[in-house]
Amino acid sequence: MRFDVNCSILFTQLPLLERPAAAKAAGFDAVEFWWPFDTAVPDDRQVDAFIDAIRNAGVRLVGLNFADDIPEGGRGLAGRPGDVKRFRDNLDVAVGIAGRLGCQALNALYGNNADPDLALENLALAARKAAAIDAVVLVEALNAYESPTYPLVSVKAATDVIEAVGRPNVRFLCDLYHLARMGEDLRAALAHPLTGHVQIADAPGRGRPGSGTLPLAELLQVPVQVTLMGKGSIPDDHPLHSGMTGIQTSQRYGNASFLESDLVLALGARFGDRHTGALDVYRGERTFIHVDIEPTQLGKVFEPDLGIVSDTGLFLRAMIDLVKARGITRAPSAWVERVRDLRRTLTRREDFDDIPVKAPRVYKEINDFFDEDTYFVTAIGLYQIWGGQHQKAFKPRRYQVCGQAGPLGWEIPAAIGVKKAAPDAQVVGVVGDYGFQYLVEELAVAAQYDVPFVLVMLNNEYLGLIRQASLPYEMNYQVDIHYDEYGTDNVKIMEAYGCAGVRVFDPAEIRSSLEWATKEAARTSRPVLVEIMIEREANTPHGLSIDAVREFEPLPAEV
Ligand SMILES: Cc1ncc(C[n+]2csc(CCOP(=O)(O)OP(=O)(O)O)c2C)c(N)n1
Ligand SMILES: [Mg+2]
Repeated sequence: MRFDVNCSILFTQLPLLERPAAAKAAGFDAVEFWWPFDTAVPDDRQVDAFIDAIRNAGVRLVGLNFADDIPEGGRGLAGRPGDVKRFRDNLDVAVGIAGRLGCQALNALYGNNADPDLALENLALAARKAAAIDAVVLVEALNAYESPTYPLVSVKAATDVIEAVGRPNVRFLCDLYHLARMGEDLRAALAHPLTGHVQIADAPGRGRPGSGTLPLAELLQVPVQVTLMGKGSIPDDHPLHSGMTGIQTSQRYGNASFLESDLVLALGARFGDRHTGALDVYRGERTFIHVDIEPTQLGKVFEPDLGIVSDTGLFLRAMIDLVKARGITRAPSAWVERVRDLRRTLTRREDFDDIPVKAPRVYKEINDFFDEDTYFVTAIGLYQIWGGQHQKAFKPRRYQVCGQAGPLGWEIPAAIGVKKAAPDAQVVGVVGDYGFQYLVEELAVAAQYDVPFVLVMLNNEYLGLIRQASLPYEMNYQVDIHYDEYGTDNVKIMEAYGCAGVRVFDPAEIRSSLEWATKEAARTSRPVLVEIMIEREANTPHGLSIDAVREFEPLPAEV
């Protein structure tokens, strides 16, 4: 295999010594590591255990950092006056490990605020030691956004240093992630005569696969829809975004533009029944191309005209290369105009002032108040359907839903998980009054471990979705959870867990309550609830087929 895996970035959920075998099991024959020990000079037992782990796994070590200070937030020691001893003491150990394992590339990170003269001296020393085992010393350029005090943030700066060291076994470590962020010409960097090692990670979201853009839609000027699970993968306000198709979580313009389409390129979608509704209407005379990495998905619901088994990212990349190779350029067509027109006209109302609150108004307030970096989590109920219809998302993974018929109560643990994964992010769970209590005890976990987030509850004192689904049977049985004046006091539940909350009746107070909750969550480092009392028996638009979705609220006057 031509690729190795950096086991200091991947497989880090495993203890150090288990990672080489995990890499092997995943199909890699070679691995690399940042400096794997706590100290620059570990004892022999630690070194032997590391070497054994690599040998026993049957992988080769093809890259190793000299002692670095990455775990402490540093960027290497080569040019750091305060670390001369640490750097030099480490040389023999690192070269010794590399020699025993036949590793021929050692990465000497330059160091934040490095002294250039000291760096040259240390790099020359390292190169001399590495030459004894026929290894090269690598010098790497990072990006200035994440490493503002690291002096080498361009190919030129790094290769100038390499030339100044003047030794044949000092080479450039071409990290495509850092160079892409710096706007460098990646092809030129790869072809640079000094390039001796390449590292590949996704830009702009290193460590988060799929965060780059693959602008096939822009190149071909074709409208794009998302499914509920994909909300946010194209910005809501993108000129080519035409919403969502479905019998529940959909927009009127989404269904209308889908119904007028003649070809559907479905990427990683699974044609779930709440998306397609009646299949004859959904399929119509349209041509379907279905791309999915999982072969059994193709033809599972209906046979596409063309099925392609592929990672969708690779598929899009290949399509983009083809479009470019053929020199295809396109301006927005009449079809794009038509879809935009539908989007402008076939909307739903959100500007209700009613008390009790009408649900669409809640989502309008959510859209207006929270910014596009907010992470939302939501589970199942009418509130999920209203969310799918009205909530906007602008970036991938910002709208996380557990699936259309998934587990009630998912929001609190999901919010904890998202907040732990993205500690600086604003996290919001949108919950129903019934589902909220399914895993309500997890509030204690959030309180105990200081995990702040905002919960927005749409309280209809009902298992609303079940009530609405029972309507055709003329049933309203055991789904009403109202008693006394307003049923369960969810603010008191929050308080019982040492958290705070507020109950809102008037739509005019939603915004200030969201503002208060956001501040209170940050101040207390705990979950905070905004409980909004909504109309008890309101229904969400729904239907059995995408051309017959029934509306329950007045529609905006068509313009
Ligand atoms: C664990 C689990 N049990 C039952 C269901 C079925 N179910 C879906 S929605 C719902 C009612 C949800 O009520 P609420 O949270 O108040 O939301 P609403 O529909 O009123 O907006 C139920 C019982 C489910 N999805 N998951
Ligand atoms: Mg409810």
